[in-house]
Amino acid sequence: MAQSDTFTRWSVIASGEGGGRIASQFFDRTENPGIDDRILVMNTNRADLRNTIDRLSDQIQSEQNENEMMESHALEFGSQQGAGNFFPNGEACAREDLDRIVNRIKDLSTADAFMHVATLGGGTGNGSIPYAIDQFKRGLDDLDDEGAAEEWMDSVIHTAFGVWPYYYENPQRHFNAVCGLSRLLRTEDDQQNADMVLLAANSHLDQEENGGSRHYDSINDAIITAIDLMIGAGRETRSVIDVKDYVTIPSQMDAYHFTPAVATELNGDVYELEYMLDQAAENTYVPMDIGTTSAAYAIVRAPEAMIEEDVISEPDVYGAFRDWTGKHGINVAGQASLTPKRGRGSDVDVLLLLGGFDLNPLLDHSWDEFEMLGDSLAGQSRGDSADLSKAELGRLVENLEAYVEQNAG
Ligand SMILES: Nc1nc2c(ncn2[C@@H]2O[C@H](COP(=O)(O)OP(=O)(O)OP(=O)(O)O)[C@@H](O)[C@H]2O)c(=O)[nH]1
Ligand SMILES: [Mg+2]
Repeated sequence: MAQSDTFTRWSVIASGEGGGRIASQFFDRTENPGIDDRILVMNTNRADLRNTIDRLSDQIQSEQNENEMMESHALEFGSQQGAGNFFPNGEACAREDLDRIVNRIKDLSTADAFMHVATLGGGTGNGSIPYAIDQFKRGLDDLDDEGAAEEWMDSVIHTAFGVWPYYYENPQRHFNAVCGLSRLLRTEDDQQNADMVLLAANSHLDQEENGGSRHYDSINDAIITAIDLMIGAGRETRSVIDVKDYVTIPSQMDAYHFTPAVATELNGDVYELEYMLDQAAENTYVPMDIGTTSAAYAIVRAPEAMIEEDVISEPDVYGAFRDWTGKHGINVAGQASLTPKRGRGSDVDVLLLLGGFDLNPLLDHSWDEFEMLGDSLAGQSRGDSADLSKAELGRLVENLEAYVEQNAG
């Protein structure tokens, strides 16, 4: 078997405008080890979808023209042309077209793990992604056509990347985000939904807080860098950490939300590893207290030549990680890994995946905004196809509160 067959095969599945923009940045690169071109961008709105694909084909030198890209990597779903920034509409659209969504995912060819991507402030991605994950994990029982699922789909691991709205965005965005996080984490009957939920907050990654699409580009770059490091750790023969390692123990602990913390291009000839881990820890993707972390993975990526010449070794990385967790008083489930990148030089990249931390610093403001709106949105029907009952909303709140409380320490 060729070595590449032994690596985890990922598919990236994005829904909504922001999710689509993030996923489309994968096309903008010469290679995506682990993903190749298994990328699907979905939206309820054809014009938005077209924009994403148009920008893409301008950027990349692809043999595929725009129409072919639309055919192979894009899917319009639902009959509503948009979700009106109300997540139950996004969910209703996905329910309506679940069979088409599943068929398109199947067309990407088999995968071992999905990386689902959505912004949590919107209605389309945030409404559809948690629903789609739940459906996959239930064996797609909403589908009329039972033949639609294939065997490999049963064992796929579902990781999700959710983007928190800017602090200053309107209450409706924060309402969506609170509900979206609840639904990514928990099913309606309070079981685990996604196997791993990764979070990034726009305000935290964009200190200038101006919004606008220029800033999205740099935030989205940071998100792609984290995903890249995470996937890369499962691809080399040294101390491999693979997606099963990321999800198994945190799920057992009911502590499966994570944030990346990243530092790149650190001079590995000059800096100690422990210092590099500290640098990464200073750049978490959401506001959090490191001391509340209960699961952590460290991925150190260094040039091949540095590893061969023993400038940096696996025992160094394990030792530094142990010292680092000790220093922060974190008693964590975790693992460290050294992964090579091509070439010489001395640039080292570090990813910490920090999990099970106290979510309150991220949620505080959003809960306030949520409470302003919660009751006014429940019991109402907006748009033609979906509504949100008080009981449903109550469950979302209870499920999230219980999860957060348990992880608050
Ligand atoms: N990081 C990042 N955030 C984005 C991007 N685009 C939009 N957002 C954020 O996402 C939220 C809006 O969600 P959209 O992605 O536009 O919504 P949607 O999924 O298309 O759903 P609709 O509400 O139905 O349009 C806001 O909180 C924005 O700040 C992006 O490219 N990157
Ligand atoms: Mg949209």
